Amino acid sequence: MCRLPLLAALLASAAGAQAPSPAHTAARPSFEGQVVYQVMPDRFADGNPANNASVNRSDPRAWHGGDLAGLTARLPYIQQLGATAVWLTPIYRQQAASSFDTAPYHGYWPADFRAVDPHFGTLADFGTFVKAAHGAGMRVVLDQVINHYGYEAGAVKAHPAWFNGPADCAATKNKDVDCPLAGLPDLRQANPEVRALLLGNADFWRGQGVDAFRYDAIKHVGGPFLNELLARDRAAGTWTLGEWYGADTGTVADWQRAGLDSLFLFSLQAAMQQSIMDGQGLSRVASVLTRQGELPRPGEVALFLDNHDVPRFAQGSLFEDQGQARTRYGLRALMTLRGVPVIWQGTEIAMRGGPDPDNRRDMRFEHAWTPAERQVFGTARDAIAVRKASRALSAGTQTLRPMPTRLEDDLLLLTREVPGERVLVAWHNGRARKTYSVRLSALGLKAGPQPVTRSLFAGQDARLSVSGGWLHLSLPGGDAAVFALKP
Ligand SMILES: [Ca+2]
Ligand SMILES: [Ca+2]
Repeated sequence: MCRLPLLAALLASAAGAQAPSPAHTAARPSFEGQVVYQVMPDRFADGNPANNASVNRSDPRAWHGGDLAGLTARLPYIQQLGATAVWLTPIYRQQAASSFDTAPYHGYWPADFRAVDPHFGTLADFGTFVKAAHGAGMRVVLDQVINHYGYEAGAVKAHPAWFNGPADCAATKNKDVDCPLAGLPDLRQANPEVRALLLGNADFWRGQGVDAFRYDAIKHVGGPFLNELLARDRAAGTWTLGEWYGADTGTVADWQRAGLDSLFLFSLQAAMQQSIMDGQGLSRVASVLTRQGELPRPGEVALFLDNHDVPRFAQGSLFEDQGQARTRYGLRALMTLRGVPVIWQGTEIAMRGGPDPDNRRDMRFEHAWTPAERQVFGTARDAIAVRKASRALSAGTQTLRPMPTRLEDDLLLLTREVPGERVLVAWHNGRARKTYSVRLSALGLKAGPQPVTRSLFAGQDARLSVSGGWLHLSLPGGDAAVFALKP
């Protein structure tokens, strides 16, 4: 969603919409083992200056000229990073006008759900992108808006019956669902024409070769309609990722049971921001991870450091070098967890930026990077490669190990495991290098003697050994490491 600061109060509603009733079907698509790269096409790469109408790169609220041709040309970059899937924020034809002095560059103010906005190119350009991505062995995740049209969309005047009006909003008990989000024209999914339109939109984009949908603002869409939409997606083999802004483990679990394959775990994002970037204790992260058992499908949950709706991860430090160092720590940490990591364009070089639209600065590529940015990218690429090379890291079970209270803010240990492979993950929040010795029994771990073993992450001086029932770890300050653990 595009969240306008002025209207933030509207979004603060704590009342949760009820989840739809459980859906029962057999085979479900999976993204376990994937690494997703999130792109906002207008802010990624400009491959065609001929479609740059009203572009003004000096205005963060204007169109900036990025397009599908640019994204296709930059696929090798995304592949070089190691991502296996690309999520595009919406590419629909947008309302022509600006609203609140903001152009619809972000894609969340649709006017026509089945056309590509000319700023992004043509439907044929999208087809070229999908073909190139599939040819490179990558999956395509497309953002789908199902809650609203843009403020100035023609449908608002042409089809008033499609929208919830002030009377509907006043009368409903479910304000989250039946009242406008940030004032956006709110679709009435119970209307048969609206229902047919939205189900048809999914079929249309599926027909363009899309592998998965990221559904925007599902907190604001009614359960019965979502239930039907998701059942059709699942039957067609389309993976579904829901955005419930602020979702914690309980909310993700409810909606996975209701039929979504995945949701973004916002509670973990907040905890990682506080612990890794802001320097607060790791117990915040542990308290989120300890709830993993509530998830019906823990391998599918979407994990992220930041996205286009929150301030940049690196922005949490006043100092650029510290923001970069802690982003390297965060990227390594992210790649150790069970779930589907999602990297927002630019986080792999620790781009900075405050709230929307500052968090959507234009992507910069290799030729424009500083040496420090190259180092962050190298760390990201290596961490992704290490994850992909390890079955245990990419798709293994995850067990959070109990930590003595005196250590819980500085050290987090977990194991990831598949038959025949086990790794031990160690996040260290202390500022300086430190050696820890912990009894295996206190961690609930069984392991034989093990000589000094180095972290699987490249260029990192982290070491593990096991002797006499004790685990010894020598860890650099502010970093995450992973070790192969013998039985
Ligand atoms: Ca362009
Ligand atoms: Ca709604």
